[in-house]
Amino acid sequence: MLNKMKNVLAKITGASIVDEKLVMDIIKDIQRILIQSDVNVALVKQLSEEIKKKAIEEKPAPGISLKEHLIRIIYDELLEILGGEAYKPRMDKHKILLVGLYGSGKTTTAAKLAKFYSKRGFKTAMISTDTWRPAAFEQLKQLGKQAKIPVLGDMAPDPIEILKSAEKALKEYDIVIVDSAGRDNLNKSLIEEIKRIKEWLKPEETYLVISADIGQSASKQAMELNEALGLTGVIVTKADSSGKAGGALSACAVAKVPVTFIGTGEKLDDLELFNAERFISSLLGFPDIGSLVKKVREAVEESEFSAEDILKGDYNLKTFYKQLEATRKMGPLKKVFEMMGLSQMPEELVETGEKKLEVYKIIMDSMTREELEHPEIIKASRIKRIAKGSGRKEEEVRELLRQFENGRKMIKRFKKGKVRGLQNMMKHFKLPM
Ligand SMILES: Nc1nc2c(ncn2[C@@H]2O[C@H](COP(=O)(O)OP(=O)(O)OP(=O)(O)O)[C@@H](O)[C@H]2O)c(=O)[nH]1
Ligand SMILES: [Mg+2]
Repeated sequence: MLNKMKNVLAKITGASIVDEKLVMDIIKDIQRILIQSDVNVALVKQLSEEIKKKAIEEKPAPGISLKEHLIRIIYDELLEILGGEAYKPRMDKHKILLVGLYGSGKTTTAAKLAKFYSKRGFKTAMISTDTWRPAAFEQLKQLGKQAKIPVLGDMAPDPIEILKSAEKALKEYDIVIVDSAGRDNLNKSLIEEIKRIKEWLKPEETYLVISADIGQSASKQAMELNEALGLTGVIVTKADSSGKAGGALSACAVAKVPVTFIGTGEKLDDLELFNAERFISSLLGFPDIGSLVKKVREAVEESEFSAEDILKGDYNLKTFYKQLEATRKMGPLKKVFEMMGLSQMPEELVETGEKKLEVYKIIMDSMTREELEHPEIIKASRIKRIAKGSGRKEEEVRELLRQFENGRKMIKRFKKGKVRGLQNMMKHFKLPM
């Protein structure tokens, strides 16, 4: 879905006029993409009706072009369907119960959540109440070891017995995450068991863990369990490995159970707070538009950084330096580029700190104009001279040149693949391009 959606915005920004035909065209594209990625058909219809109505009826605000208007409408409508603001988990002492079908990712998610809270300074523990799978206890113990989170409770034939064995210890923790056994369907025995656990534990949060592969059936599951047990939210796992995440996420919106976290991989750090805005931005082809634009804007305001120099003109040591300076202000560069959908940033370039920049500036001050503009002419003898002149080591000069080369390679990739999107984005947000 993500890749296919990318062309939609390009179509809008590339069009010379926005008329009813374009609106209809765009709507058809969006419909096709959403349906292909398993989003509920009724929902898609409702969405396209809204977009059509608003695009044709509503006049854009002064200073807003028709194109911007159309993009905003699409964005807002998608946002409404997927549930608005980013999820804000409670940040006080509480107990979390995880429920769900076999293999949906409960146990893994328990450990991910535990790590999430422990990283934020909460004293966190986990308990397994899975008496169905003999290996379940051991699995959680292993994960606990990995995440450095204690696992409470003694193995027993009944979930309540396990909980009771942890009763005393439980009180010492800020966050207690309770894993439960899965079933292959939402049968009575699962519901009964969870009811008993809930009654005893009185968790503040009960999250249904759903794998993204199940797509639209997420809706049925969430609704049924919500009715039977009262859920406070859904966690969608395997959003990384399934093309159906859009289906599962929109299905939860239909079921009116909020998506709280999403699992994006097998590792314990692969857990994100669900953020509908970010999800839609990537759907529309510009991952994380909001934060990216903000960061780019701030950086542009604060420095001489000119995206134009970097993307259109020559890329040399002078532009490299400006880029380093600007990106330092943007915060971790890697994040910024990831938000643009470019994840292969050279680590070295990312980690260039303030100190390094100082050193680079001193080294560059010892270069001739020609060298700054055509760094490829800098060979061994020039390196020697520059090092001497700047009072730095030859190795440092080489390092600077190496980083420059990495940066140049990245820009090349950027020009090849993403530059159109970037330019459009810059234009769209009235950034100097
Ligand atoms: N790619 C990916 N794999 C995941 C994610 N979450 C869990 N998994 C994998 O899914 C498989 C099942 O995960 P578990 O955590 O054991 O699932 P469970 O719900 O506890 O399973 P049962 O206890 O048997 O019901 C494991 O191989 C996990 O590594 C995710 O977000 N992304
Ligand atoms: Mg499990």
